[in-house]
Amino acid sequence: MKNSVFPNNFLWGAATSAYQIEGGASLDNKTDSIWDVFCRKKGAIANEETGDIAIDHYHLWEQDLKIAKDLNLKAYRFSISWPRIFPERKKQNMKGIEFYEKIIDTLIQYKIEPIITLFHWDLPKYLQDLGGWANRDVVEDFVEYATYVFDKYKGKVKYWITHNEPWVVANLGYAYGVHAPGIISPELVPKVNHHLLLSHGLAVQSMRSMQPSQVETKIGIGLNLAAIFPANSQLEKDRTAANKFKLEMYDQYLQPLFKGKYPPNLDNKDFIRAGDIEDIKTPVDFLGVNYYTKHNIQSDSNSYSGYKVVEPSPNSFSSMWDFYPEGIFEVINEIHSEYTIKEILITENGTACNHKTSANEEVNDNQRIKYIEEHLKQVARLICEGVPISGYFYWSLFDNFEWAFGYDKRFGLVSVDYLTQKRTIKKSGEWLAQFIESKRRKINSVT
Ligand code: IFM
Repeated sequence: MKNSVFPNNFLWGAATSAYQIEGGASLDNKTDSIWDVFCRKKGAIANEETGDIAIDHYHLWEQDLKIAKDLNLKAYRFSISWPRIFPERKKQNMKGIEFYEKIIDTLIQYKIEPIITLFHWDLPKYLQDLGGWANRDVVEDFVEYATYVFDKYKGKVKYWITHNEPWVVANLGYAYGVHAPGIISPELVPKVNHHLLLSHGLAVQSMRSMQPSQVETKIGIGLNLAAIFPANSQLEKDRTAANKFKLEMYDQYLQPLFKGKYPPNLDNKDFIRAGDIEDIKTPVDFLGVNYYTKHNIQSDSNSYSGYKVVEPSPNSFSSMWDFYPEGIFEVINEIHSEYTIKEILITENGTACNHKTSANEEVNDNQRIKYIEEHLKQVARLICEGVPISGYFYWSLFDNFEWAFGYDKRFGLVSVDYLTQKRTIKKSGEWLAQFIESKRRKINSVT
């Protein structure tokens, strides 16, 4: 790979989300999100863990941002906790605004581009009490929240992501019930999706109408896209199942967002009103792609969806997923040829390495280095093919609360001792810092 493959202004970053790192669950007027509530439900989270304290970023944010700087990051993607900003319906909280303002200002001071995700799953509880994303009224609340936050930071923040991984929100939250709000009603999934997409489109319109002239604004949405294969390509039922899964993970979002239509089987639902699709198709400036792995799909008549994802074979790279770096090339190349997308940011890519036997091994995470390196080779290939990729964000900057898995899965470039809150940069963090620096100096270091 040539050293010039990654452009000079490439956004080398890492990502986090509010509930996974902040803690401060009820500080400074913040009220419960659906994740605060879900974590209290017996058996919902491994070891009954919660994000009440998480990695205490709410108090330790200064040292955390200093670490981001030490890692040479050019960009930092973080999310805003909606119930910190609107602790009650229609009631804003300046303390919440001030908290993120300090973060944004410090990032700017460090010359790190702040990238805001507005919704990374922590819906205010009071909105879930109204039915959550299954209730169309919540769309308006999201637009109000997005507009308010945008108005506060629009002079400082260029990149905005409305939603992170709507597929996960709808499916794990409303069909499988393994994420907040823990609902098992698969029939709600298309409606929840529709409201998420509609709230995205309307928020984009509202934010655009307030766009400042002095700062360029780029607004997008983040989708989780895996490489998808039939578990047994000889079996027609597995091929059909894989196609169905792909339709639900890709087409259900990409078609309305970029082509202004739903796939035929999702069209004509009574909750889709005249004009909705046009609103959803409001042009975005970029698409965020979260890529981690491939999924092998097997037909399964016992599952509501008609399929299941086959458990990955044991591998040294991840305790959760298959190692399939070619997939990031295949997935992005495919969507780039099928849709007109101006700019693509890889908003998440990362691995929770297999559990180590000692703290020392946890920090000497050579597999994670290999994981990043192999994925970056594929990203370089995409750039060489002319795909407009403008950034890569490792997930995650820190070990943190991995939703239903609690603290068991460690994705970080930086290890966190959850008892002492001590941060230790892992070997992968040092590697990425050097890699970014070498790119800056235009020294070829991937191959
Ligand atoms: O931790 C999550 C993140 O919140 C959303 N994308 C996938 C990550 C790893 O599972």
